[in-house]
Formats: sequence, structure tokens, C-alpha cells
Amino acid sequence: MLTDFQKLKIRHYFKLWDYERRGYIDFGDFMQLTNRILHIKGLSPDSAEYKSMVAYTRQLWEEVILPFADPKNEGKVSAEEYLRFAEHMLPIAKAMADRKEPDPYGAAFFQMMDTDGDGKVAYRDWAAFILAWGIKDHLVEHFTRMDTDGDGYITLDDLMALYNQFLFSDDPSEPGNYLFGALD
Ligand SMILES: [Ca+2]
Ligand SMILES: [Ca+2]
Ligand SMILES: [Ca+2]
Repeated sequence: MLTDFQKLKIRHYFKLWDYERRGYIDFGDFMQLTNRILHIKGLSPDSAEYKSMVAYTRQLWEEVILPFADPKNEGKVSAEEYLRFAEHMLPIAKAMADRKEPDPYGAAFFQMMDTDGDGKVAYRDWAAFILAWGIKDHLVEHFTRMDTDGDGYITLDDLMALYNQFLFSDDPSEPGNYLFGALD
């Protein structure tokens, strides 16, 4: 069972996808977010990176979200369906993380967040990424907390640790809880 704090994070995450606040997400919502990020990165639709991110988005939707979060095969996922999906998937993801199994989506996710593509996530990368999700409050404060060694960057290893905190932590003081902005 997820705690109330964990549910708050799942609902927050769902709302980021549900940009138009319709109460459900479909493939268009999924692609729209990817397109906003690709636009920020200034990538041409012909580029390999653009194509790989579109493929990643489609794969995530078709192979992970739809089969497990849309039991009625409606092609869309409501907030409640997403919460049940998270309750089912998070223990599996936690067991994988505990075994230090590579997360197949981690690198792609990092690539999206590294908006200028130099291999590390600086504040300006993360802020551009998070603004694409429609979040604008307390950005400097949250980035500063996530950059635990204060070198100005989040590395891939940092990101995976922060992402695991976002997914699994029940301790509101952990910085990874704010990877996707302030919780509301
Ligand atoms: Ca559904
Ligand atoms: Ca960067
Ligand atoms: Ca750092």
C-alpha cells in the first residue's frame, strides 16, 4: 500500500501528463509533452535523437502504460487508474532498484532532461524541462537541494537516486521528492 505522501506524488506526476486537466491522459498527452521538450532542445524531426525520443515515448505508452494502466482498453488512463497502476508497479520497480538492475528508461529520461545535450543536467536544463511540464515555482530551491554535492550538476547516477526517492520515498525531506517540482 502506498502512503498518503506517496499517493500525493503519484497524483502530482499524473497531473503533469494531464496538461489540459481533462482528468485522463491519452497518447496525445504523452506525445505532447515529448514534443514540448524536443522543441526546447531545438531538435529537427529528422535527427536521430528526435526519432529515438519519439520511439521511447511510444514504447513507454504501448508497452508499459496501456497494458497495465488501462484495464478497460479505452486508450486512455484516468487518475484513479494511474494510481492503481502505480500501486501495482512500484513494488516491482523497487525490487528492481534494490537489485540494482539497470532501468531501461533511465538513460532516455536523463537524455530528455539534459536539454542542451552536454551529458549533465545543469539548472538551466532542469528548469527548461520542468517548465515544459507547466511547473514554475521554487525551481532554484529544489534544484539546489537535488544538487547534493553543490557542483551545479545532476549526473545520471544522481538522477537515478533522485528518481528512486521520487518513486519510493515516504520521507518528505528527501530532495528527489521534488524532481518534478513542488507538490501541490
Ligand atoms: Ca482507462
Ligand atoms: Ca546539460
Ligand atoms: Ca551535483
